[in-house]
Amino acid sequence: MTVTTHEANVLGEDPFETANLLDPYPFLGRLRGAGAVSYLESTGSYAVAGYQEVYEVLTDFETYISSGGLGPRDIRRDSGWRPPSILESDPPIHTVMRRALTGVINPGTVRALREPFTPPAIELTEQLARRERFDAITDLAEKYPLRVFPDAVGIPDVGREHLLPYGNMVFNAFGPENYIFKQAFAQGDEHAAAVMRNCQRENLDDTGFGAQIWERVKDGLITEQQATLLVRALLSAGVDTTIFGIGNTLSVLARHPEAWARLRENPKMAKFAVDEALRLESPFQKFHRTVAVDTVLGGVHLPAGAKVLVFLGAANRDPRKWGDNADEFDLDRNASGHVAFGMGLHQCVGQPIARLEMEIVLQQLLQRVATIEPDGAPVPILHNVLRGFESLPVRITAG
Ligand code: OVV
Repeated sequence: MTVTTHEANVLGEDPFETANLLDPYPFLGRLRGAGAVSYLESTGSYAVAGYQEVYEVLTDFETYISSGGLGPRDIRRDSGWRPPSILESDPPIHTVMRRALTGVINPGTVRALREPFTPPAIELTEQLARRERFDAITDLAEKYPLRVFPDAVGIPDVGREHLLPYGNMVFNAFGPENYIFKQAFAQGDEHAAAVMRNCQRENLDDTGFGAQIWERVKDGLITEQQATLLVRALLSAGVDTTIFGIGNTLSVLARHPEAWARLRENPKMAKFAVDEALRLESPFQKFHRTVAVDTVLGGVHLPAGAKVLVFLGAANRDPRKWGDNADEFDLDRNASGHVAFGMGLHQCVGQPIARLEMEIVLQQLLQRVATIEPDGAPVPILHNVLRGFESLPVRITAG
């Protein structure tokens, strides 16, 4: 049998150009419309933006490997800026590390966090409900995860100020080494050293996720080096993403007063609102995989060694999957199957923690805020792969 292939559509537009980062959706629409697989001249990588192709790449971990790194360079040939994480690994190494991590972080263990995670959300939302206007990012979305998540991992208070700048480095490195990357890495050594210190057993408290990961070393499941890298993974992946998850959800709900009113009547729907917001405004928009062996995707031949840029945020708005109103927020939509947390082997381990944080903040805000609306234009962040806002001014009425 012969497989007929055609050339990838060659696209001159650059996804990492400032305008396309600040307002990604017009470009993503054109990319999806250009065909199943495009070739991006600007980055020298292939690109997939349709739900079906994104799903195929994410679930076929043997063809589209992670050990080449999630950035545009192949870190197997050209080592990366830090030792590879679980997310930059493939089986069998990945299997061992993933097992250790899911033993510690899973829906069962995360359920116990509802108790410690609730009072800070009450306190923050009580303060904000007394005001007429606030910034949903700097006053809430950034504050809440930083209040609860580092405690859950069990790191000391000193050095926490390095978490956000470090996350900014980690995620921007999934894109090209442009001016955004360089700015993120300007004080990089200092941030990285501070975060790495907090991954060591002696700097973690005895009860948090960090210490529990280190317990797996005693069990003989992972090495000390792997324990360090797994704590590093939590500190790398667990802050920025959740901040943007909360911020993006509020950015969407501030534009949908009717949805806010319905959620107030039925706060149990908060988790569905969060999923629909994550689909529409996915915090983690894109990353690369590496083609391990020559393959065909969407009728296009992909050579071994090529990089594929996977546009999660575009798959989550594909009309072929989500219908003609894919670009709209619809509280009645079933958003399950969205790929905001990825899909397959590497799907977000911290997902239950992130969901818990988002749900608690939203429910506490719903209890105290009768209406919420934009109070000026939100300011999107300039970031290679994350979608979020620097500022989101809102006007509220309490009640
Ligand atoms: C999902 C994610 C993002 C950034 C870093 C990591 C994971 C990690 O494993 O270090």
